[in-house]
Amino acid sequence: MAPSQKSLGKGSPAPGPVPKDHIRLYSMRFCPFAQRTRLVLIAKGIKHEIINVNLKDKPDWFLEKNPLGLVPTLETPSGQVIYESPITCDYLDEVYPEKKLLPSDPFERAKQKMLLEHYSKVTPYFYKIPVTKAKGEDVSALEAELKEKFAQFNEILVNKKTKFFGGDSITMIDYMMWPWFERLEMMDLKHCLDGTPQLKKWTEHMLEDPAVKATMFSTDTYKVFYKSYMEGKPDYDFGL
Ligand code: GSH
Repeated sequence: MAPSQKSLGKGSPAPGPVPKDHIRLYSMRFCPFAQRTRLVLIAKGIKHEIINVNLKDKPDWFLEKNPLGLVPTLETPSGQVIYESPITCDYLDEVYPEKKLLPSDPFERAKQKMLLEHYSKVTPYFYKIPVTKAKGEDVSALEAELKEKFAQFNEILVNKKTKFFGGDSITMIDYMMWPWFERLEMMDLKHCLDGTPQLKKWTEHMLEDPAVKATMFSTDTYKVFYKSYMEGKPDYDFGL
């Protein structure tokens, strides 16, 4: 039987060994970083189990596995532990040969990693803007900066003339970028895509992907979770 999806907090019994032929993901249902790993697990058809962690009240056994106390964290049947979302995803792509998501060409692979570095300058806006808004402050300057970043990514697609960032099929970089786009509507930031039609089209192509469909929540669900998060009482088990 699959373990309960309910998040485990401090004092919960440590989970037993990872079943043979499976990999375990310590996750949080609404975490965009952990969603990266879930996307890769599903896209590659990797047998896995998920244990959700209460990040407000972390179990000691979780902190022993990952001293940073962050999800996503992977654990193998032999007890190897891997954390940090890009590292977990690269690990899965290296270990499981089905449907390679990273290009085999070293330069193409390097380009994806460079793009991911650029993208890591975008994700902070998805925290800064809602927090600034919650304080009742003006976010127009921050939104303008975000639109400028989106324009750079739009330009890449315009020049490449492909549906996705690595070509005409989905590759790793698309999955690495996706989780925050799924949350744009919840953050009232969907209008920031209005001036970047190729990037908007990319989001439409992404929405057709089976792994994206399998991992996504509705905007209404995100809204409920996000409200609880902003109030300092994240409802990790909302909807279960
Ligand atoms: N750099 C990490 C990665 O890419 O995996 C970031 C992961 C991260 O921030 N995860 C959040 C977390 O575990 C949940 S969305 N937070 C717990 C904490 O900050 O204590």
